[in-house]
Amino acid sequence: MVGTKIQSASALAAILSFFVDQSTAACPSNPWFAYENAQLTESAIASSGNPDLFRFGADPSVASSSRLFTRPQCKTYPGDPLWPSNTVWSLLNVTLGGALIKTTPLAASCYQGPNYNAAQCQYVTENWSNPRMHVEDPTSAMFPIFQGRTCLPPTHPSFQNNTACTLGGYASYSVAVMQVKQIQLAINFARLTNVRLVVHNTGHDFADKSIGAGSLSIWTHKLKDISFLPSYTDCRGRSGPAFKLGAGVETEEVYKAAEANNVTVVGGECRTVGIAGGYIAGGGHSPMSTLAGMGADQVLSMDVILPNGRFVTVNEDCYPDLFWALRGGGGSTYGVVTSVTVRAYPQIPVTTLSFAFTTGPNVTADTFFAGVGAYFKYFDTITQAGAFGYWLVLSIGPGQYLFSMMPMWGGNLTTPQFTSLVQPFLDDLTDLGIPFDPVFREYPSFYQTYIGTWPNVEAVGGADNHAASRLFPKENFESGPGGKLNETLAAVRYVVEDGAVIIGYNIKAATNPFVNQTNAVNPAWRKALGFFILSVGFPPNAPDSVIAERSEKLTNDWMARWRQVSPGAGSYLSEGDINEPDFQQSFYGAEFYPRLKKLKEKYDPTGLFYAHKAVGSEDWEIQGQVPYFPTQNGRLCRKQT
Ligand SMILES: Cc1cc2nc3c(=O)[nH]c(=O)nc-3n(C[C@H](O)[C@H](O)[C@H](O)COP(=O)(O)OP(=O)(O)OC[C@H]3O[C@@H](n4cnc5c(N)ncnc54)[C@H](O)[C@@H]3O)c2cc1C
Ligand SMILES: *[C@@H]1O[C@H](CO)[C@@H](O)[C@H](O)[C@H]1NC(C)=O
Ligand SMILES: *[C@@H]1O[C@H](CO)[C@@H](O)[C@H](O)[C@H]1NC(C)=O
Ligand SMILES: *[C@@H]1O[C@H](CO)[C@@H](O)[C@H](O)[C@H]1NC(C)=O
Ligand SMILES: *[C@@H]1O[C@H](CO)[C@@H](O)[C@H](O)[C@H]1NC(C)=O
Ligand SMILES: *[C@@H]1O[C@H](CO)[C@@H](O)[C@H](O)[C@H]1NC(C)=O
Ligand SMILES: *[C@@H]1O[C@H](CO)[C@@H](O)[C@H](O)[C@H]1NC(C)=O
Ligand SMILES: *[C@@H]1O[C@H](CO)[C@@H](O)[C@H](O)[C@H]1NC(C)=O
Ligand SMILES: CC(=O)N[C@H]1CO[C@H](CO)[C@@H](O)[C@@H]1O
Repeated sequence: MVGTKIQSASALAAILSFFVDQSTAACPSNPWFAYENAQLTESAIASSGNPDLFRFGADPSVASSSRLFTRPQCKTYPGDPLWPSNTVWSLLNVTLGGALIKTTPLAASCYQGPNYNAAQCQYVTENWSNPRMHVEDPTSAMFPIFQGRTCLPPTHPSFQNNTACTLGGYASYSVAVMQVKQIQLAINFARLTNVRLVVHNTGHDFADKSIGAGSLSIWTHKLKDISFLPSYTDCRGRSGPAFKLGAGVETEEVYKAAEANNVTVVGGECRTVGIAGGYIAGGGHSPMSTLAGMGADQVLSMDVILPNGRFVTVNEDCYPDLFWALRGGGGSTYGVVTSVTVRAYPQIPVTTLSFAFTTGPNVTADTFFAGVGAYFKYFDTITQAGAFGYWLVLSIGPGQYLFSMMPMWGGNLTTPQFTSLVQPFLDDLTDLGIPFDPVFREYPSFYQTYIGTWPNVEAVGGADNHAASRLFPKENFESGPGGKLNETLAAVRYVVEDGAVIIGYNIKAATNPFVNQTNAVNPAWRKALGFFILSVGFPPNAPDSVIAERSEKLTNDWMARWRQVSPGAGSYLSEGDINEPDFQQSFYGAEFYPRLKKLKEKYDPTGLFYAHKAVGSEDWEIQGQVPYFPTQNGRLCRKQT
């Protein structure tokens, strides 16, 4: 059975009835990808040479309280007596068909030792800020400050004088998965050996949630299948075009496939983010959100491997509780998603607007911020019309500031429609005496807009800043009674004057009858009109104490002011502060968190999956951390109660 395509519906039903509890045995499945047909069987476990390393866990329908688990205080760490021996790792490798990789940091070629290689080092140094290089590597992630700043390219301008090359917070071993079976084996092995498990797709998470010291990493990057379904009917009879996407598919790859089929899919700006991985799991914002909703809203069905190792289909009828949680409740929490099926839409024209303004001879700081406020006043009107804005505010010298619209994006609007929408705002800027030079462009499709607007990959890999974010609701942009426009503007101005960089989005998640939007996306997204990312900088090679001090300021001064003007609102878990206070409320919503936590206990009772500030992570800690500068580099233990 393993490795062969499942041909008949009855064979499929037989497998399903074997794998899942009867309440969901009737779940229809999309045709699986070839790599999903290669599933782990009891007979394969029996003939593995050591079944005790690979057996399945208990069924989630068995109440947790009636199950007996050993709950070791800490995950087994390299050097511990219980850390698997080389023989055991070799056995795992053989069972995986040779897919096990002993990890090496990308820049190990720059350091004396067995990996030294001057040409490779030069390549790594030159390409360090290119996400594509990190995505192609089984070990690397894009935010080096959270792996412990070890083994960075020493001649890179940002990392001069780096002298150490240890594994730091990177995983110990990685499985380059090409089959569902391999993921099941890795999950069962980690659960039964108590080795920390991480799920690693592209490594874009702002807090490096895809790595972890002393872990076994499931690297989903090679699961690249894309299948266009011109007419896909979901559980409730909604019909239309859709895509089934493998776990390793990147944004740009989906956009290209959509363009080739004359449709549009919902995805973010960054070319290399994994759509089926952290993006959908976290909620997923998009220039399309103001027309079609969040990325997570687009999901029609998912195929998932649970913490007990079982492979299941999840949709409105099958595991509806997980269907809710996996769409917005965060990655690396309830299992490994192997593929998602998402809704697609007809192609749309898009008109964009770009411009910038700064302080100058005729523009005081007060006038500059009045210009920013003029924009905020139109946030509601602009998103009501389906448009979206992506912009930047920062200080460019003492008392000098820059605002850049890069760009505003009028989805499904022609140039005349879009121009008349934004003209009142542009008139306000003119009335304030702010000079600017608006550039309108019209494109025939989402993809054409995308490559025309953001022609380059976004730079990553820096170790000189740290970000937090806030989802501001409508009242923050209203100037009438009950409105908080002035307070919001003051809180924005305070941080910019104090050296912050803000990347802002004017975005509203649309209500969309063509999909199921009853999911775990942070309720703060549903109310938001503004999503602002705030980052604090620090010098290259800053000591831990300086990073901790700057990070503390970000959390307890800058963000505190933003929280104060938006009480009860939230933050985006995929682009969030590693130190976010009361993260359960902020990243997940006070009304959703208890349900998410209960599902965590139901499906992952042994705590196999962990990620920083993921659901259930409050029960765990990584040892030996500097306050306000936590990393993934340390032993993962249950908190002492
Ligand atoms: C430059 C840049 C631009 C960005 N732009 C946007 C944007 O426009 N819109 C937006 O919404 N977000 C954006 N993000 C944030 C991005 O969506 C998140 O970082 C997202 O989590 C990345 O997912 P990934 O799978 O690519 O990355 P990873 O870092 O590999 O994974 C992120 C998390 O998801 C888990 N995970 C990954 N795959 C799976 C899987 N198959 N099953 C279970 N868990 C999994 C990982 O364990 C980890 O916890 C951006 C980030 C960066 C760095
Ligand atoms: C796993 O096996 C493959 C193929 O034999 C080999 O190339 C690889 O180095 C092995 N991995 C480890 C960690 O030993
Ligand atoms: C690197 O070390 C040299 C010599 O000690 C020092 O002058 C320089 O400032 C250091 N660079 C950084 C970025 O720390
Ligand atoms: C997409 O639309 C164009 C123009 O309408 C048409 O020529 C082309 O055949 C279409 N392609 C597909 C894959 O439907
Ligand atoms: C969305 O799916 C859930 C089950 O997952 C279901 O209870 C709910 O009725 C669905 N909502 C809509 C609008 O279809
Ligand atoms: C500033 O305003 C004066 C008077 O209106 C005008 O002559 C000058 O060109 C303006 N300078 C800039 C940089 O816009
Ligand atoms: C775009 O606008 C057309 C009509 O103007 C409408 O039928 C279509 O649904 C819109 N598309 C989206 C994705 O909103
Ligand atoms: C908000 O600020 C503007 C400009 O400074 C001012 O005219 C207005 O009165 C303020 N509104 C409130 C409600 O304080
Ligand atoms: C993958 C990638 O971006 N490679 C680049 C690495 O750096 C060299 C030299 O700058 C470029 O030529 C490659 O294209």
